[in-house]
Amino acid sequence: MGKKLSAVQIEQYEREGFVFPVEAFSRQEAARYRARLEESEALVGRRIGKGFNFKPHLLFTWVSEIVRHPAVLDAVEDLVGPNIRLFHLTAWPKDAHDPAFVTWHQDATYFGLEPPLQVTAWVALTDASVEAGCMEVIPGSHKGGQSHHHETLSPHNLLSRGQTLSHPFDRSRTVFMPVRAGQFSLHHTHLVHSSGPNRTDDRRVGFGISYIPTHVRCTSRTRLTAMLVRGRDEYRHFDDERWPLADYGEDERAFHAEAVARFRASNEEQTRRYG
Ligand SMILES: O=C(O)CCC(=O)C(=O)O
Repeated sequence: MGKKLSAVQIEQYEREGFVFPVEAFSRQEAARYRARLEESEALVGRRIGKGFNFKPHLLFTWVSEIVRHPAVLDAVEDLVGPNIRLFHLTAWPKDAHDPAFVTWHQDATYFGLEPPLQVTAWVALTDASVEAGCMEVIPGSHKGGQSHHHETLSPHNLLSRGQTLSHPFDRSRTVFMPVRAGQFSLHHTHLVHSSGPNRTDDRRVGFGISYIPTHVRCTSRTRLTAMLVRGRDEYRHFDDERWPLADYGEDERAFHAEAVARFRASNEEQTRRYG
């Protein structure tokens, strides 16, 4: 038994590469966070979406609350140990009847993490049902290590580079990972997964929060930022990210722009390895 996950869930994560659903907060709290998201979008004058969906935990105080939520961190600690950095965060919005989709990929592609011990917690601000385009995964696919990807061009692919697995893979057994507002799923950095369009009348939004144990480093020459969210870091492989003190403040915007620029530069370097 871990702090949050049962022994069965921990064993399932090791065997299959994913666990869901796990409870983070109530539906009411999720609705409050969704309202904060919509207020933030009004404040910025722009909706969260492709090109504006990286690292919002550096811009908005309420997102920095979610990434430090004890229920999420307890579950992550059960999988990667007590010293944890937030390596990256991508917001994944799909509007009602949005054709947006995500091609089959592994999160590790372009991250350049060594060893590849990253776990993504996908935290739902709204219900993410099968109809709404929740994630679909290939159980056990994380055991195959890093696969080659190529870039595809589709305005509807939510992945920043449209990265897609290049070689045929076994799709005879897949599992959908529906989660309700306030719940989350966890998946391994090498787990092959995708998601389809939202066929419901409501918006579907979740945060894919990538956590790593502090001994993990990035192999890029670009030095990246990452936020220490639990425990201690004796390794110092990343520059510290600091909590936002004001929503979309001037300092917060400048820090966010720098962090995202470094992250994109690192991704660019890594495409030469896996792209
Ligand atoms: O939200 C989605 O539809 C896809 C999310 C995803 O690919 C991820 O979190 O790694």
